[in-house]
Amino acid sequence: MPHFEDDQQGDSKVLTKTKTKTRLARPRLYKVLLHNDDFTPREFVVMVLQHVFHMTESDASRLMLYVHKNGVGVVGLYPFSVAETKVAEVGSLAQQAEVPLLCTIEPDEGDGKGDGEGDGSGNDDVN
Ligand code: TYC
Repeated sequence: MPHFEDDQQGDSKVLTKTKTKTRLARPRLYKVLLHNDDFTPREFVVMVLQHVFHMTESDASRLMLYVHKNGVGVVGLYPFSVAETKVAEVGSLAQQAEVPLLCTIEPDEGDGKGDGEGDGSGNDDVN
């Protein structure tokens, strides 16, 4: 906010301006991972991906096959509270259907450390 200061030498005034830059920290993102198992039916995995992650049937089928072949895959990147909710929804559907489908959360280390926090060592969680 601009404000006037008396220069103490008469009537002249000095205008000083304070610049305030607001930098918002980017929210940290978390990977939601889907894990393979030998028991959950493929169609059930596809249904869960469509229902919980709003994927199309073809994207869901592709990801399900990727996880089936590779053991684990990233479903998406979300702020923590969203990731946590999605993992809980998958867990709840799996429990109801009595299948061992597993979905977990992991911090996204590839976010360029651009959140303005930490020292860039990548060890900010280690105390
Ligand atoms: N491997 C399972 C099967 O052959 C299918 C499956 C795919 C299960 C992905 C879990 O995250 C998963 N029925």
